[in-house]
Amino acid sequence: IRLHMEGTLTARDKVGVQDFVLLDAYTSESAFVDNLRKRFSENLIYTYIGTLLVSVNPYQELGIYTMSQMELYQGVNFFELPPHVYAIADNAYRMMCSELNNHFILISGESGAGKTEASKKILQYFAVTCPMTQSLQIARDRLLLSNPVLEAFGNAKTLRNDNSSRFGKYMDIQFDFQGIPVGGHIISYLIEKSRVVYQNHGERNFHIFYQLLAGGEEERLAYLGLERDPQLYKYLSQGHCAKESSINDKNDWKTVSNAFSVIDFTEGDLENLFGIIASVLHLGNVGFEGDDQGCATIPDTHEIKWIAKLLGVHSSILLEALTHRKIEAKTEEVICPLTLELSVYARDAMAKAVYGRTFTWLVNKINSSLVNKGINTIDFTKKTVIGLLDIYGFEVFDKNGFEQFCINYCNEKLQQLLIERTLKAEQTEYEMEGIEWEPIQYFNNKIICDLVEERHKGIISILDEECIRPGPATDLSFLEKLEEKVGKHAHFETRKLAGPKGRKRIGWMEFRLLHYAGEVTYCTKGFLEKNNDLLYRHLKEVLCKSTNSILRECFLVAELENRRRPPTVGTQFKNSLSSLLEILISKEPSYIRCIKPNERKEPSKFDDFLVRHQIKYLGLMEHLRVRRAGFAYRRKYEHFLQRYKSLCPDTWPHWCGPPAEGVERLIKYIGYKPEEYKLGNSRTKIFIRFPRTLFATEDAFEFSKHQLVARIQATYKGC
Ligand code: AOV
Ligand code: MG
Repeated sequence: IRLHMEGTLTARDKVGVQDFVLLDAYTSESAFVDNLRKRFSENLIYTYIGTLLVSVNPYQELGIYTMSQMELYQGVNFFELPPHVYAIADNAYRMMCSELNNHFILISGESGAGKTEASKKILQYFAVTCPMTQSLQIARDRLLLSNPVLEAFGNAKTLRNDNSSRFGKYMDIQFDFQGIPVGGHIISYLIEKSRVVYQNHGERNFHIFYQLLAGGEEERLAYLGLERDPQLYKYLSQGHCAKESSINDKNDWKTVSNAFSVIDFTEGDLENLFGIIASVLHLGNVGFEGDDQGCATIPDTHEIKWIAKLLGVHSSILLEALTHRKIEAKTEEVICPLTLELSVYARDAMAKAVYGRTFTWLVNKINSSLVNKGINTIDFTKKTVIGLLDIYGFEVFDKNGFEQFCINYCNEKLQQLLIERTLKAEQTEYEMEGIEWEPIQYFNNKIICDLVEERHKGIISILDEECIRPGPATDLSFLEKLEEKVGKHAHFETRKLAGPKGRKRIGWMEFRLLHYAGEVTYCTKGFLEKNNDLLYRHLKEVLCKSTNSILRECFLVAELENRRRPPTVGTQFKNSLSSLLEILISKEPSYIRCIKPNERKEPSKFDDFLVRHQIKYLGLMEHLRVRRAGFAYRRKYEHFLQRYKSLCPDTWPHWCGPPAEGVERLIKYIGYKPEEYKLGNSRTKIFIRFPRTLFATEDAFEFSKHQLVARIQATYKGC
C-alpha cells in the first residue's frame, strides 16, 4: 500500500504523486502544475486530492478503459490502485450498498474538459461490473444507449468542443437492495434552441441533422423530401463547416438507429420523429419576400408543401400562419399581415419551438423506457440511486449571448454547491466537532450567484421586468436598467460605468460579468427575445392540430386556453437549477474536476498558463489545503463499530454501550496512535487522518474474517 501511495523516490520524480495530499510543497501552485504536467506527459491523466478526482483531457485514446481495468477496480480500497474514474464510481457504489443511501457524482470543468466522456465511462463501469439478472439486461442496455440518442439530438460542434453538450443532464441510476441496476431517470436542462436556426462561424447545428442526411436510408430521405448535401439547407450551412473531419456522421447514424430500436421506439415513432427533423430543415429554406405594402409573402411554396405533408397540417393554413398574426380585439379576432422581418422571426420561432419540445418529448420517451417495471425482482422498497450530473461547461467566445449567460450562471451554481459542500462544510464540521483547525480562505462565488438570481434585484429579475413592462422595451433599455440597478456591483461592468482599464473594450450593447472562472463580456442583443421565447398563437394553433402524434403531445390545446403568461426562459432555468440543487443536497457527493490541457483539442500539449488558470478558479489549491490539514476519513461511530467490531474482544459479537465508547475501546485495542485520529465533540463521528490507518484496519478486518471462516470450517470438520 505504501508503495502505491507514495511511490519510490525515482518513480515519484518521474510520474509525480498520485494524490496531491502527498505533495511536499502542497501550498505551491507551481508544484501543483508541475505534478499535473509530469503525470500528463506519462499519460497519467488522473490525480486525487483526497477523494476528489482531477482529470486532464488527454485528447487521445489511452487504453485505460478496458474490461480488465474495470475488473481491477472492483471492490478495491480507494487508494490502493492508481487514481481512476472507475475508482470514484466503485467507491460511490460500495458506499451506497453498505450504507443504503443515495449518492451523486458531480463532474465539472469548462467546455471540452472531458465531463461527458467521464460520465459515459462511469455509466459503462456500472453496466459492466454491477451484478445483473437476465431480465434486467434490457434495462441496462437502454440506460447505456440513451446516451448516443440524447447526444445526437442535444450535442453539437462548437468552437470549444466537437461534441459539446448543448443541454444539461442529470441521470439517476436506480439500484435495488442487491445493488442491481434496475432502472433510471433523466432530467434535462435548457437545451440551446437558438442553434437550430443559427450557428456561429465554425460551428454546427445539432448532430442529428447531419447524421440523418449522411446515413439515412434512401427511401427514408425520399419520403422526407431531403437531399444528402447539408449545404442545401440554410439551417445547416451558416457555420460553414457542415463536414467535419473528426465526426463520422454516417457511422454515428448507425449507432443512433440501433439505439432507437433497443429503447422501444416503434417505426411509427421514428417516422414522426424524423418527419419533425426534416420539417425543421424544410422550414429553414422557406424564403419570404416583401410586397408593395411591406407585408411578407412566400413566393415558392415547395417547402411549405413538404412541411404540411410531414407534420400533417394544412399547407394553406401553415402559409397563412407564417405570414400573418392573429390579434384578439374585444369581440373578434383580427388577422393582420406580418412584415418580412416578423415572418422570419415567426418561422425561426416555430423551428425552435418544434425542436425544443421534441427534445423534451424524447427525454420523456426514454424515461418511460427506463422505468423499472419490477420484472422478477423481489423487493423494491429499498431502492437507492447514484445520480450523474453532466452539464454544459463554462464557456467564453468572442461573442457571448443569452445562451452563454445561462450556461455560465449554471456553472456558478455548481461551483457554489461544491464550495458549500466541501470547503465550507468541512470547516464547519471541524468547528462543530471541536477539532483544532486553521481556517482556510477561499473565494465564495455566492456574490455572483446573487447578482444573477436575487429576487427583484438580480439580472434575471431585471430582464423579466423589461420583458413584461408595457411600453417599448429593447435590449438597450435592458442594459440601461442593468446599469441603473447593478452598475456598482463589484462583479459587473459596462462601458459607461467601468471603462476599459486597459482590458478588452466593452461595446455599446455589452456588459461584463466577472465570473468565478474569468471575465465574460455579454452582448445584450437578443436577450429580451430569447427570454420571452414567444411563439405566435396562430402557429401554436396550427401545431396543435397536427396529425403528427409527437407534435400532438408537445402542443396541447390546453396551452391555448390558458391565458396566463408562462414564466420566462431565465426564470424557468433559475427554478429548475434550484430544484436540481435540492436533489443533490440530499445525497452523498463525489467530485470529478476536469481540466482542459490546451485550446487546440490536441494530444500531449500541456499549456501551463491555461491549466494554472483552471486550477485557480476551480479552487483546487484551497481544496488541497483543506484536505491536507484535515482528515481523510470520517465515519459515524455506529458505522465504524458495525464494520470493525470483530477486531476487539470487548466489542465482539455485540457492544451494548454507547457507540462512541465502543469505538474508543476498539481503537485502543488495535493500537491507533493519537496523531492518527480524533474523536468529535458532538459524539457522532471518528475522524481518521491518514488513509493508511483505515487501510490497515480494513486489511485486519478482512484477515479476521478469513480466520473466522476457517475456524467455523474447522469446527464443522470436527463434527
Ligand atoms: P465536455 O463535456 O467537458 O465539454 P467532452 O467530454 O465532450 O467535454 O470531451 C471533449 C473531447 O475530448 C471528447 O470528444 C474526446 O475527444 C476528448 N476526451 C475527453 N475525455 C477523454 C478521455 N478520458 N479519453 C480520451 N479522450 C477524451 V461541453 O459538453 O463542451 O462543456 O458543453
Ligand atoms: Mg459535455
